[in-house]
Amino acid sequence: MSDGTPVPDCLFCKIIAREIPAEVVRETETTLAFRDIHPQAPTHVLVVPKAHHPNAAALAVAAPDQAAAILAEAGEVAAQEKIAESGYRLIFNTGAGAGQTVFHAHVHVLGGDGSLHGTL
Ligand code: IU
Repeated sequence: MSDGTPVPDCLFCKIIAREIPAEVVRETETTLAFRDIHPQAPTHVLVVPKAHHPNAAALAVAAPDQAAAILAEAGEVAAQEKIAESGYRLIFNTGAGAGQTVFHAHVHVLGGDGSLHGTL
C-alpha cells in the first residue's frame, strides 16, 4: 500500500512543493488544483492529493478521506470555473495503457463548451 511519502522525481510532487510552476486555482491543506498545461477542453484542471499515491484507486485504499477530498475539490473547481451547471467530466486515467503519464493520483476536471456531450 502506498504511504503518501513524496517521490523526488514525481512531477506533481514537484508542483506541490512549488519546485515547478503551475497555475494554481485552488488549494486546501491536503489537495492542490491547477490548470493542465495541455488543456483538452476550455476548462481543464487537475486536482491532486498533496500526498503521493500512484493512482486514484491506490489513493482510495490508502487514504479514503483524501480520495473523497479530491472529488469534493473537483466540485469546488467546477463551481469556481462556472462549469457546474453546464456539466463537467471527471477522468481518472489509471495505468499507462489507459494514457496515465504522471503516476501521482489526479482527477481531470473537464468542461466548458458542451463539446464533451456524447463522447466518452
Ligand atoms: P494523465 O492522466 O497522467 O495522462 O495526466 C497527466 C496530465 O498532466 C496531462 O494532461 C498533462 O498535460 C499534464 N501536465 C501538466 O499539467 N503539467 C506538466 O508539467 C506536465 C503534464 I509534464
